[in-house]
Amino acid sequence: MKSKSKSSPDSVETSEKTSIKAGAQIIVDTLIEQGVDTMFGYPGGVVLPFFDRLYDAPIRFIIPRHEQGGCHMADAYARASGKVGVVVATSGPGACNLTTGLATAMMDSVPVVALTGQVRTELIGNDAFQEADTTGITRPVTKYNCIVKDVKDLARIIKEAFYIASTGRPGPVLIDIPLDVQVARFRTAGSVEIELPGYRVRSKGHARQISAAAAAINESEQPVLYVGGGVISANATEEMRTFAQKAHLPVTTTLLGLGSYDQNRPESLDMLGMHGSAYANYAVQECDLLIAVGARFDDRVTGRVKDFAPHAKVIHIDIDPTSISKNVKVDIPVVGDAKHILVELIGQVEYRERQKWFEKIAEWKKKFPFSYDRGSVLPKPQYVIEELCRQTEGKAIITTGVGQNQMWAAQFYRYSRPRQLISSGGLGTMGYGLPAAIGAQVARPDDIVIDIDGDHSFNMTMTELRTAVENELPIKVCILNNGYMGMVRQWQELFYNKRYSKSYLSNPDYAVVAEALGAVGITVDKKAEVSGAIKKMLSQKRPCVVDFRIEREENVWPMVPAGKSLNEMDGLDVLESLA
Ligand SMILES: Cc1ncc(C[n+]2csc(CCOP(=O)(O)OP(=O)(O)O)c2C)c(N)n1
Ligand SMILES: [Mg+2]
Repeated sequence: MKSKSKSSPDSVETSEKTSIKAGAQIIVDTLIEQGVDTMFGYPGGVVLPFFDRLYDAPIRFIIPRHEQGGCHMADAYARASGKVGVVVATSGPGACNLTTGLATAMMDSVPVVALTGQVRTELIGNDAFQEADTTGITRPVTKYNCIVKDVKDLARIIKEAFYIASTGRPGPVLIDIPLDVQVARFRTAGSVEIELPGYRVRSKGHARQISAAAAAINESEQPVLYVGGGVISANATEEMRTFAQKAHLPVTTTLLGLGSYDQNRPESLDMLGMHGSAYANYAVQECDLLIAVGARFDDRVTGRVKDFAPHAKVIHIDIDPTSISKNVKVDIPVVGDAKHILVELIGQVEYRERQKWFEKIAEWKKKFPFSYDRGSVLPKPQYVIEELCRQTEGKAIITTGVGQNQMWAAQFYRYSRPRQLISSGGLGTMGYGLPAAIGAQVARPDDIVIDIDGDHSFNMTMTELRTAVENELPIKVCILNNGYMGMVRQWQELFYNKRYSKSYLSNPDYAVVAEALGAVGITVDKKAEVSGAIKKMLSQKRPCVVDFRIEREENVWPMVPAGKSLNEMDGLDVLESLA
């Protein structure tokens, strides 16, 4: 005899093995089965059945003030925790507002699952109220997306979404779920299996390629290890450290790779690329072997591609076969999981002194360190960041806006562990810093989370400050307020004859804005106040915003102008004079 105990209006137990559930309940149950205990999102008409099922679900739910913010929060939650970030939005405007967040996650290979509501299946294509072609709009900014047309497929498709988002080269996956699928009932019989016959993840690298790579490393006089964010997403930083130290390699990282190798170690060359260190850029241009791991030879890294690392044999270790030889011709590709491959390599590489090479690098380091005028009257942005690093002992999680602030945060904070810098690298999304700080603080409640932001980046999503206040997340925001879209102004200064066309906007009083939103607001306009303000900020239990009125026309050095090669850096004279 079937027992028909009613556990909730949307879920009916029919026997020990099967139960009849509404689609909305299936979504909640599948999320819980996937280990989701936290998610972000914003309601609307066609997701109400799902929101109703969330009412008493054991899932922490953070509501942003804009779906873009919610998507960045889920993305930063994923980057900070290593888990999949989950965001939900309604159809039409809600789904459209996710696109910037999805593109940000896509470019930086971040595992996010986005669930969107859709109008009833029979209305699709009718210009129904709040209908948008969500899968069409988001196809180019997701690793995978699909619409669920039948409730019987719902649990399997959501499970597949988590699998696709988090395996191989990670990325965002969007599942669009019409209203009628959320209310339709289906007899479920326990856990379902994923069915992805066309989706293969190669984890082990080819043994012969690994041996060829090891031989090239063992022969090399002047190698450089070039590390990207892929090493962090593969949780392979320990293996990376062992590998670099065993083979005795200088290590440079991309922006997203910062934290994969302790910058306090002597082998660290810091970041390379457009605003990377002179010593990393010179080393890459002069190396005889470039070992790229979990990096994709982005144009901000390579400068003029045809002259990138001109003397080097190139090894490229990456999970994504489509990245191989995409921008730069690779001599020894090794496709697979960085962790596996590095373990294999550790067994095959030998220690070499390479004294001359390390001496040459040490000279560049001495001649062109990252620097700035320490005698200035106004607060310098670099000083603010150095002071932040000092007072937090280099241990805070840093998020950033985009522009000069982001580059200074990369140059002047010292990162020593993975998942410590959370920044929009590939898309360069202004407005990412604040919601990212919220997502990171949710993931890492015991860490100090600081958003080093630009004034105009902050302007884009500052409404999310209230989300931090409401959820009692004690994030800190340091606005490097130069009044300008500083990076735009810098380009206009250097390449457009100082014609500062539309790169200046008036700003509100950020301390007052912060207080109005329920946070603590502090203003700093003298250099002498910087240290005390940071101390005060760090002691706050509430979210806190410090408006640093910095030197307005400060530039980021060095700079490889667009289209130039990595050794054609501007600003070296400035750095050399300050060294
Ligand atoms: C959403 C978005 N719009 C435009 C840009 C182009 N852009 C890059 S940096 C920048 C200026 C950033 O100004 P601010 O946040 O004040 O940072 P600063 O460079 O002054 O530190 C702009 C407009 C962008 N990256 N993102
Ligand atoms: Mg600015």
